[in-house]
Amino acid sequence: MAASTVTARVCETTSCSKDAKLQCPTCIKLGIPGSYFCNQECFKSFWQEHKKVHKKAKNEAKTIEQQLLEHQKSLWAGVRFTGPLRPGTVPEMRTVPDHIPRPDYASHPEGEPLSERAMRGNNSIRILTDEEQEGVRQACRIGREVLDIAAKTIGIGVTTAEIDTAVYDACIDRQCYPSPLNYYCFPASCCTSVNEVICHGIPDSRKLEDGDIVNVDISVYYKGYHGDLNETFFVGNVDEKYKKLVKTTWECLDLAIKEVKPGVRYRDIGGVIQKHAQAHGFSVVRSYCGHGIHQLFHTAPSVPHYAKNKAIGVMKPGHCFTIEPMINEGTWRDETWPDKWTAVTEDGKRSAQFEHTLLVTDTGCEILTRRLEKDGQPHFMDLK
Ligand code: EYF
Ligand code: CO
Ligand code: CO
Repeated sequence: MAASTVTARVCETTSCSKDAKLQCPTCIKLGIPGSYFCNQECFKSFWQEHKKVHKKAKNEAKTIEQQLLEHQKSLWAGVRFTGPLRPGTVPEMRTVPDHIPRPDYASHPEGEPLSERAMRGNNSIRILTDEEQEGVRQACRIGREVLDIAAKTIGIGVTTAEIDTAVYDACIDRQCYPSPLNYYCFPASCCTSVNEVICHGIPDSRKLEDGDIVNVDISVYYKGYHGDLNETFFVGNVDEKYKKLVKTTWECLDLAIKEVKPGVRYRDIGGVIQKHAQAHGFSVVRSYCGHGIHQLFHTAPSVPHYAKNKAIGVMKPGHCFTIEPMINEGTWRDETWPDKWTAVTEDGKRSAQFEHTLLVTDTGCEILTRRLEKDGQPHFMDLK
């Protein structure tokens, strides 16, 4: 115990009121003020109570990184995973500079999209004016640029958090708000879904491995409009059976897009997708659908990717929506990790996805998120 030269204080022990000049050495080391005792005996007798002060100070001094790690550990304790994938650490959520226009949920404490909520139960599909069509067109074009930048980062040893950083930077450079950020409190700028993750994977510290497949889903908000697209990528050498899954998923989207024109029922899209998926021995995810998109991130219509669904509505020129089939190697059934976002296959087998935002025209549709190089072919085909 260290003797203090300052004016004597009262002993900290509850039952003692003697003068105290001896200071607890641990408190000195931790920079805790006070903690004076009259003698060693009093200090020892009060130790069980006093040491709580040390614990409290140590907890407060923990770095945010340490606290995140501990939170992660408790979140995943005892979880039964469906496949081999394990979560890494999720980096701290980013903020977007104030001058960039943002959707309502960006500033809501619980990430609530109030404007979307106000439309709940309203199945009417907006016909976009020419000005609105140009708004989504621009957002989609920028979304495509961002996905192409993300594509360049993908490789063995790269973390999905690094992909997210590239996406965030590309959005900020283009004066865009990354639509997923804080949407229902989603903590990142894009979704990265690896292997058995169906969708909504959170970018984290896990490094991509040789043979993985990874979907990167980009949505951006630019000058009041959202654009949404995704592609699945190969990492290093991918087994032929997973290549076939990815190729078939791309074909499902391609075939579905060919159906889009005025007069077609939204409920008929799923039949085309399921027929092609099943012909190759794959299944179609039922829990997540394509969606209307414009000033709202998610709105009517809902576009199921499975056959014999009850989707409402008929396509008309000026409708804008996504098709984003998720196709599984095994069962179509999904479950969600305890993080409440990551959707995985129930049997742990792999899943792939592709997404485009489409604008219905008089004769068919404009693929607003199409790739401007290589005749619109997806990145995975570049490797051939
Ligand atoms: C409320 C989220 C909320 N939801 C959809 C929120 O359409 C999309 N991709 O094509 C899409 C992207 C994101 C998204 C990113 C975050 N969310 C996810 C999962 C559950 C949930 O519950
Ligand atoms: Co998307
Ligand atoms: Co979408």
